[in-house]
Amino acid sequence: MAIFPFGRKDKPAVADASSAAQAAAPQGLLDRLRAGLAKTAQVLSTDVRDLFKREGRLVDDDFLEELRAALVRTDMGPAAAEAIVVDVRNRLRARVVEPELVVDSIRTQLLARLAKKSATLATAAAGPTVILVTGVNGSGKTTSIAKLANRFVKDGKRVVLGAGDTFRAAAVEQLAMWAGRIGADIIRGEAGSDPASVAHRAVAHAIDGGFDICIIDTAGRLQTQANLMQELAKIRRVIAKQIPDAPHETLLVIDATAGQNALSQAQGFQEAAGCTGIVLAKLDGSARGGVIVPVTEQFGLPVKFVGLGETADDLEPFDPERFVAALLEGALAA
Ligand SMILES: Nc1nc2c(ncn2[C@@H]2O[C@H](COP(=O)(O)OP(=O)(O)O)[C@@H](O)[C@H]2O)c(=O)[nH]1
Ligand SMILES: [Mg+2]
Repeated sequence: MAIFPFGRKDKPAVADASSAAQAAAPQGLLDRLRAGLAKTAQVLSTDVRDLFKREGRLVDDDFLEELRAALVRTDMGPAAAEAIVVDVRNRLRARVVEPELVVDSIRTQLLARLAKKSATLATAAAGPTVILVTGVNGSGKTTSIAKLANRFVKDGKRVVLGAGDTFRAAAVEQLAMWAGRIGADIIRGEAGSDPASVAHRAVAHAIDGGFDICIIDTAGRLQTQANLMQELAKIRRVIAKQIPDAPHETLLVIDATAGQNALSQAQGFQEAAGCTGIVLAKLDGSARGGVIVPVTEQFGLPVKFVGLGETADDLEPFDPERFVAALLEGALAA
């Protein structure tokens, strides 16, 4: 049964037939990714099939412009769309081709853009690995922390969470609820207390208790809010005093449904907050999953995880091959 926590009571527990199917059977990794990317894949495959509706479709200028428009609709950005169009033009111009050849081009170009960086999570050589999680309001930080913690716990690791979003009592309760459900410890402070002191206590708890993982939540902020960016720097300094190479990861959570706006809001974060990787949340809610391409390129940071739903299991390490396969498999179906 799908779970929609936190004010999502308006939603039916099982939203539609596909999530019912999801709930019925334990999913393989590709199945989960497929389900999460279904909206984007459907739009793309409909568009690509439409290109070939006319019998004996010739790759001419009209074809190439229609292809470009279809690609841009996935939010992959003009540069990636252009690279694909150029590749198709160079290889297939003035030929009558099968859809497979065009899909091959899309696959090759997307992989070339997505597969550049290693996406493994850095861990501490000894002692607890500390992960700091940041991003704008509502991007999916707290939920992503719960999902990450869940992965670690299922992997046999001992996890402590630091409720560093002390702005709102509800944010602390949200994390505490997840901690209880998942089986992680939580360190919390008074509402309005200094998040750096919560972070300090969480890391101390992790060291003293021999925990494997410590994940610190933070309040949503914009790169333009100098005081809040300084607060983040203070959290980092405090953590680094306890464990010199910590935080081992600083993850920037980005909302895949928020489009270009989200990207520009998060712009600058990577330097100001010392981010080391991206979690692209809410891919399942978007028909524009192609946004992962500009996210990778604009931030110069690897996408380490993708969020594919609202339950603790809906997080996957980003794997370009699997991602592109899930995106394109529908494009060739009849
Ligand atoms: N569909 C979907 N919803 C998500 C995902 N991640 C987070 N959410 C929802 O987005 C909303 C905001 O998430 P939250 O973690 O509280 O964001 P925060 O303010 O950055 O901590 C909540 O309703 C979450 O359930 C995801 O991967 N998919
Ligand atoms: Mg939060």
